[in-house]
Amino acid sequence: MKTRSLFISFFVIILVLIALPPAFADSSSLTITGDSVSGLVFDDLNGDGEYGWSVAYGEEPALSSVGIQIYRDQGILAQIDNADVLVAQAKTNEQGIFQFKGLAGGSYLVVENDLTNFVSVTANVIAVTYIPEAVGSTELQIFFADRQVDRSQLSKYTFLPLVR
Ligand SMILES: [Ca+2]
Ligand SMILES: [Ca+2]
Repeated sequence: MKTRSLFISFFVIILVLIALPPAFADSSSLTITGDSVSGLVFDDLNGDGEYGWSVAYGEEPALSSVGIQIYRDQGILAQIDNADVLVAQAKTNEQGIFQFKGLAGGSYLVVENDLTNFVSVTANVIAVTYIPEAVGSTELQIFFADRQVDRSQLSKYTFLPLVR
């Protein structure tokens, strides 16, 4: 009898887990309003996925010359597939920043190519719904966090999140 109720409890928990939407479903999907789609690629020293600052290390370093592509998202949305059309490509500048201007409104995928010796902390593909507006945004919208493969772990340092 006890085994049976345990089994039922287990079954109910599994059902609830299946029914719950994954909490991260929307984390790599953004709506961007402004005159461009822009972002930053940075070396995520403490590997927490957040662009941060610490007393010991200052701001987490920007990564320049990182290849970024923007695709018109067609076919299966929020996923790279054969129906997607490459619209433009760029490399991050000295400040680790990339920017795409002159886009029509719609659904896009922004794709980052990790530098050699770096691994991704956050996803390399970001789904963007772009709404064009004449006024530019002063804020960076997309953050790609990467981390050097062979760097010693710095997670013991707390980095305060920076948003700019
Ligand atoms: Ca960080
Ligand atoms: Ca990456």
